Amino acid sequence: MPPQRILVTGAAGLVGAMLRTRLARPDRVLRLLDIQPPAAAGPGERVELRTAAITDPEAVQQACDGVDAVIHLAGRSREHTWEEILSTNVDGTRNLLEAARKAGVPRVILASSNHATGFLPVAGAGEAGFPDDAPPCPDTYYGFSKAAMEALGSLYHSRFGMDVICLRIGACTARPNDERDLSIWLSPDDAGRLFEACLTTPSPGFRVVWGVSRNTRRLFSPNGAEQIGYHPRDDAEEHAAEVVPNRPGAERDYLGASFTTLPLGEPD
Ligand code: 15L
Repeated sequence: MPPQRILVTGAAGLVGAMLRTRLARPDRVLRLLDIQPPAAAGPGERVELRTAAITDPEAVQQACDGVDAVIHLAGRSREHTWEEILSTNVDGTRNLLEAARKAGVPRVILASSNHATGFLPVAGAGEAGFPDDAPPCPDTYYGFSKAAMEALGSLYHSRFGMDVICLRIGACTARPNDERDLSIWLSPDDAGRLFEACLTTPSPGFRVVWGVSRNTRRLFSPNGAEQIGYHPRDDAEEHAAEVVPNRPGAERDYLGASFTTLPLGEPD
């Protein structure tokens, strides 16, 4: 059996670095693509390193060759100018999906964000939590690009039968930083579990799933996670004593918090 080959775009970023060790398997090769050169392979590490922009059609096409699944993390991770968001996040995602289609890659996992639905009122989460497929209500151009990413994923599923899972990730950091993170944290180990579930769940079709840990203060339905076999274990509450208060103001009324009041299109 040839090893499974997974392309990870944006592999040198924060989440990419977390997944690099956590998705390593003896029968798996991780092909790591980033605009910044990914760190050199460690001893015995089964990785292939590629340095290119996500908007480079030829390089991304080559990166998709012989791949069983793609984890797409590349792109701006915060607010930026309209032009930059359109180019890197929207065109970059289309470039990736198009290359995956041409290469016959059957499954793509897209890193969306809670900011695709940043204007969900926190008070509306209720007992059941926000549903995984809550309609987009982005809070920034960045959030818009994540909603556009989800829509592109839906298009490529409907047209070409590609399995596409969009993960609406909360705050994926080593530890929760502020009070808000106690609701939306995705721990590094749970991120590993989440992406592994996305790689292994049979025939997911197109779906949108919240990417969070099993936080006591969670605002999200666990249904989508359960359906793909993601069983989070970490709880931000264990770090509650260490977090700093939220930034002052009314931002906490909405899921996207401070993103809902950032000046639109100003690099954050
Ligand atoms: C995101 O989507 C960002 O990529 C990340 O930098 C955090 O800001 C996170 O959301 C968040 O909501 O805290």
